[in-house]
Amino acid sequence: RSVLFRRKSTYFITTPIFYVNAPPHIGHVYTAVIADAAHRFQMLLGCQETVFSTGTDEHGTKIQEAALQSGSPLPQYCDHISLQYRTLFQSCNIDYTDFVRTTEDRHKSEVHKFWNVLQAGGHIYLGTYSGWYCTPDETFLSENQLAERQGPDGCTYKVSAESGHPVEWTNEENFMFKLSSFQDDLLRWLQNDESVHPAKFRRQLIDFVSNDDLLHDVSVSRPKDRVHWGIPVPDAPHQTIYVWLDALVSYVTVAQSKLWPPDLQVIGKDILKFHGVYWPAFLIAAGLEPPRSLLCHSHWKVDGKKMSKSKGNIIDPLDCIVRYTASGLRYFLLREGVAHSDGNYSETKAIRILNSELADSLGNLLNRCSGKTVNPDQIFPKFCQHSFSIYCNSDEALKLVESLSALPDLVKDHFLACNFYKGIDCIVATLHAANRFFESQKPWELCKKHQSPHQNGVLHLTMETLRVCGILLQPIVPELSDTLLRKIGISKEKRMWKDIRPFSWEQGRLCNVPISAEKIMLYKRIMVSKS
Ligand code: ME8
Repeated sequence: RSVLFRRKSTYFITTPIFYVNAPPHIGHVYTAVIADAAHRFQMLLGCQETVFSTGTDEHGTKIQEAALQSGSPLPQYCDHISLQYRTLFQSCNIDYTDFVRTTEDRHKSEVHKFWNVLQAGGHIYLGTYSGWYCTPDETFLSENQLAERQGPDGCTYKVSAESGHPVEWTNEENFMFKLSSFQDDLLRWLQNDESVHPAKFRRQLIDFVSNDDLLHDVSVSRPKDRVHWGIPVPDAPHQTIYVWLDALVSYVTVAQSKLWPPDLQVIGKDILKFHGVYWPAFLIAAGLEPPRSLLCHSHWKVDGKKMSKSKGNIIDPLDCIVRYTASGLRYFLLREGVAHSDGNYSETKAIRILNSELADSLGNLLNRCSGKTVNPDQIFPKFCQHSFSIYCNSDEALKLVESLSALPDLVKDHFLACNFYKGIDCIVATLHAANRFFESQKPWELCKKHQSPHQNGVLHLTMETLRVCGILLQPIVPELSDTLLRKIGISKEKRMWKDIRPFSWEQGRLCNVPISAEKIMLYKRIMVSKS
């Protein structure tokens, strides 16, 4: 069962498919924004055949119970929440190319095909499952994954040690997948540094997979009388396919064979075991390559606490969009989110960052060099080596030139590793250097009726900074970057990686491009409410 690596020219990236048991919150948007930024960055680099999939996971007990509580029939209930995801993602400029729902026919037939391949390969057998099942997490747990908790009635309950959700004793006839026979294959996949990022999560998986007490065979079906809302097992319709097998196969549903394997699968740490153990084992058993790379991110908390309905501390992304705009929300999540440790969501922090970086550093720099006083000809002045060497040789200028010249490659490394916060940090540092340079040159004092070579030198260097930063920010804040680049006269065809190199304009190629007359406020400062 050796895994052969093929070269391919396509790029395939996924988010998890999200449960429709509740409306989306900021954590779901975070995952989608990471995947969207990574996908947009590939396109910026020039990759033409890309697929970016997301979707909704609509089967299982959890959804059955949520629909029952909502009072709507199951199909309508699923339609309703699935649509909320789609609309929200559109408002956040998450430019997915496929949205898959597990209730779609194309998916059901793919699941049947996948099941039949596993069965034909002898990887599935009929067994009796006795053990603890955690419905909110849709997972089986062994004794050492449990903890005890006292309920409000004073009785002691067993719960999942990891999530704190209650478990129930289950004893039933199920189809089982021979997970335990994939230990060597899994370890081989995990030995590759690229398989899981950050490294701490790869180490956790290696520990799990190496532990014979944890790597049990896994039940992959449920009796239909208990879980009716799901895909029936082929030739055994009294059994329903386990929701995680069903959900994972959704990645196969969207991929055409030339796309396989996924290049990057973005997930949260709560579903690491499913993607880092079950998923590669299912794939290897089905004769498919496991994903090239999983990016596992940590969680957003609120005031240091897990977000949950019962705590009433769920952050609604729609409220954030109203308050900060979609660009503001995307920027904050990618600026502050760090994959290897949990982030703390705070409105005060979001406002401080957005005001200081988007409104001040970026917005003010644009206003300064596009205003009529400093830029009476309303142009992006051409690069002139002569004026450059005479006027732009101050300390501030040299620092800016150095920072701007190194910026694209630095950002590329960070964005490719999905360390968006590090890439943004470099961009902000360059913007600060540009603001310091601009202030030191006092171009408003140089202003006469027509722009002098000195003034043009200052404007060129500042606008060149805006051009390069604008191109680099496209994956992070696509809408805002578009406004910025449009304002400084950079046409849509000139916003790719091949165009980015600073100061590479040959004389005359960028010949005093007129800037747009459009009056804009790139990012409006957010007022802090007084309560
Ligand atoms: O697990 N911070 O769906 P789900 C950051 N259907 N990200 C968070 C988060 C938080 N506080 N809370 C959730 C499922 N997420 C399955 C997946 S895939 C084949 C099936 C994000 O609706 C994060 O990506 O519970 C997490 O893994 C995912 O939402 C779980 O979404």
